[in-house]
Amino acid sequence: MIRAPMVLFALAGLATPALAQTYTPAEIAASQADFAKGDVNKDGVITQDEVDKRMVELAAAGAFPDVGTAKRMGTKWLKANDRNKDGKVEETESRELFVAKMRRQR
Ligand SMILES: [Ca+2]
Ligand SMILES: [Ca+2]
Repeated sequence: MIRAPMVLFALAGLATPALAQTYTPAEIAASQADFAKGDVNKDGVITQDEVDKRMVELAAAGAFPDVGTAKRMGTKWLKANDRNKDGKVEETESRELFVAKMRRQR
């Protein structure tokens, strides 16, 4: 079985309250590493286009039953993490849900 990336597991953290958070250096490093996998052109933001490409790859790898499901999950991720609603996700925006999920898995 192919493991879905951590960034998708962060979807389960939607109910996390938007409070000021502090993170350990290890948590920040893990969030940045996961983010970098989705930020294909390395401009510091993940766009809808990049999310779609990543999800198509993951669907092809068997992580999702089909491309449509994968893309819907990707769009859900983007909406959940785009805190300032500019249509793209920065690492600092995705960090909260990512780390919340990491902590639950400990
Ligand atoms: Ca990018
Ligand atoms: Ca944003």
